[in-house]
Amino acid sequence: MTGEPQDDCLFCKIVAGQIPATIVRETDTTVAFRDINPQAPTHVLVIPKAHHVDAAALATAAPELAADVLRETQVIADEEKLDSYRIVFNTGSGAGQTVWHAHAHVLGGRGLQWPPG
Ligand code: DGP
Repeated sequence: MTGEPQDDCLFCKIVAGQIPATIVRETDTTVAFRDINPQAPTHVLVIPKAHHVDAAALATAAPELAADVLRETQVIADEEKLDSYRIVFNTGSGAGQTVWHAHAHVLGGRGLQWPPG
Protein backbone atom coordinates (compact mmCIF):
# COMPACT_ATOMS: atom_id res chain seq x y z
CA MET A 1 0.00 0.00 0.00
CA THR A 2 1.35 3.42 -0.87
CA GLY A 3 3.03 5.18 2.01
CA GLU A 4 3.69 1.98 3.97
CA PRO A 5 7.23 0.52 4.26
CA GLN A 6 7.83 -2.34 1.84
CA ASP A 7 9.96 -5.33 2.88
CA ASP A 8 11.47 -5.68 -0.58
CA CYS A 9 12.32 -2.00 -1.08
CA LEU A 10 15.99 -0.99 -0.98
CA PHE A 11 15.28 2.62 -0.08
CA CYS A 12 12.81 1.65 2.68
CA LYS A 13 15.70 -0.38 4.11
CA ILE A 14 17.98 2.67 3.97
CA VAL A 15 15.28 4.69 5.76
CA ALA A 16 15.08 1.96 8.41
CA GLY A 17 18.87 1.83 8.81
CA GLN A 18 18.96 -1.79 7.63
CA ILE A 19 21.28 -0.97 4.71
CA PRO A 20 24.16 1.50 5.14
CA ALA A 21 24.22 4.74 3.19
CA THR A 22 26.16 7.97 3.37
CA ILE A 23 23.37 10.12 4.73
CA VAL A 24 23.89 13.85 4.28
CA ARG A 25 20.60 15.14 5.68
CA GLU A 26 17.50 13.85 7.37
CA THR A 27 14.21 15.52 8.25
CA ASP A 28 11.02 14.16 9.80
CA THR A 29 9.79 13.19 6.34
CA THR A 30 12.85 12.84 4.09
CA VAL A 31 16.35 11.36 3.87
CA ALA A 32 19.17 12.50 1.58
CA PHE A 33 22.15 10.26 0.88
CA ARG A 34 24.97 9.97 -1.65
CA ASP A 35 24.28 7.86 -4.73
CA ILE A 36 26.29 4.62 -4.72
CA ASN A 37 27.15 5.14 -8.42
CA PRO A 38 27.70 8.90 -8.73
CA GLN A 39 27.23 10.47 -12.15
CA ALA A 40 28.62 13.87 -11.10
CA PRO A 41 30.92 15.22 -8.35
CA THR A 42 27.77 15.87 -6.33
CA HIS A 43 25.12 13.17 -6.74
CA VAL A 44 22.70 13.03 -3.83
CA LEU A 45 19.37 11.23 -3.70
CA VAL A 46 16.51 12.80 -1.76
CA ILE A 47 13.71 10.41 -0.84
CA PRO A 48 10.51 10.57 1.14
CA LYS A 49 10.65 8.27 4.17
CA ALA A 50 7.22 6.96 3.20
CA HIS A 51 7.14 4.48 0.34
CA HIS A 52 5.73 5.73 -2.95
CA VAL A 53 6.80 3.92 -6.11
CA ASP A 54 7.70 6.95 -8.19
CA ALA A 55 7.38 10.71 -8.42
CA ALA A 56 3.96 10.50 -10.05
CA ALA A 57 2.56 8.34 -7.24
CA LEU A 58 4.15 10.60 -4.66
CA ALA A 59 2.76 13.77 -6.20
CA THR A 60 -0.71 12.25 -6.46
CA ALA A 61 -0.94 10.58 -3.05
CA ALA A 62 1.07 13.01 -0.95
CA PRO A 63 1.70 16.40 -2.61
CA GLU A 64 2.90 18.01 0.64
CA LEU A 65 5.50 15.26 0.97
CA ALA A 66 6.52 15.82 -2.65
CA ALA A 67 7.05 19.48 -1.73
CA ASP A 68 9.20 18.39 1.23
CA VAL A 69 11.39 16.38 -1.15
CA LEU A 70 11.70 19.29 -3.56
CA ARG A 71 12.53 21.70 -0.73
CA GLU A 72 15.26 19.36 0.48
CA THR A 73 16.83 19.25 -2.99
CA GLN A 74 17.36 23.00 -2.70
CA VAL A 75 18.89 22.65 0.78
CA ILE A 76 21.29 20.05 -0.60
CA ALA A 77 22.21 22.29 -3.53
CA ASP A 78 22.96 25.11 -1.07
CA GLU A 79 24.94 22.91 1.27
CA GLU A 80 26.95 21.48 -1.62
CA LYS A 81 27.50 25.04 -2.91
CA LEU A 82 26.09 24.21 -6.34
CA ASP A 83 25.30 27.26 -8.44
CA SER A 84 24.18 25.14 -11.41
CA TYR A 85 22.66 21.75 -10.91
CA ARG A 86 19.95 19.39 -12.10
CA ILE A 87 17.07 17.79 -10.24
CA VAL A 88 15.95 14.54 -11.90
CA PHE A 89 13.04 12.23 -11.11
CA ASN A 90 13.40 9.23 -13.41
CA THR A 91 9.85 7.95 -13.70
CA GLY A 92 9.29 4.57 -15.31
CA SER A 93 11.77 2.01 -16.60
CA GLY A 94 11.93 3.68 -20.02
CA ALA A 95 13.30 6.78 -18.32
CA GLY A 96 15.90 4.80 -16.41
CA GLN A 97 14.12 4.27 -13.11
CA THR A 98 15.61 1.23 -11.38
CA VAL A 99 14.57 1.70 -7.75
CA TRP A 100 10.82 1.73 -7.13
CA HIS A 101 10.74 4.21 -4.29
CA ALA A 102 10.38 7.84 -5.37
CA HIS A 103 13.67 9.74 -5.36
CA ALA A 104 15.08 12.99 -6.65
CA HIS A 105 18.62 12.99 -7.99
CA VAL A 106 20.56 16.19 -7.22
CA LEU A 107 23.41 16.37 -9.73
CA GLY A 108 26.04 19.06 -9.91
CA GLY A 109 29.68 19.99 -9.76
CA ARG A 110 30.31 19.60 -13.48
CA GLY A 111 28.86 20.90 -16.73
CA LEU A 112 25.60 19.13 -17.62
CA GLN A 113 24.50 18.53 -21.21
CA TRP A 114 21.02 19.23 -22.55
CA PRO A 115 19.03 17.32 -23.66
CA PRO A 116 19.95 14.42 -21.35
CA GLY A 117 20.27 10.99 -22.94
P1 DGP B 1 17.08 5.49 -10.72
O1 DGP B 1 17.89 4.83 -11.81
O2 DGP B 1 16.56 6.86 -11.11
O3 DGP B 1 16.00 4.59 -10.18
O4 DGP B 1 18.11 5.78 -9.55
C1 DGP B 1 18.45 4.85 -8.59
C2 DGP B 1 19.76 5.27 -8.04
O5 DGP B 1 19.95 4.59 -6.82
C3 DGP B 1 20.95 4.93 -8.92
O6 DGP B 1 21.58 6.15 -9.35
C4 DGP B 1 21.88 4.14 -8.03
C5 DGP B 1 21.32 4.36 -6.66
N1 DGP B 1 21.44 3.22 -5.78
C6 DGP B 1 21.05 1.95 -6.04
N2 DGP B 1 21.30 1.15 -4.99
C7 DGP B 1 21.85 1.95 -4.04
C8 DGP B 1 22.31 1.70 -2.70
O7 DGP B 1 22.26 0.59 -2.18
N3 DGP B 1 22.82 2.76 -2.04
C9 DGP B 1 22.88 4.00 -2.59
N4 DGP B 1 23.43 4.97 -1.84
N5 DGP B 1 22.45 4.28 -3.83
C10 DGP B 1 21.94 3.25 -4.54
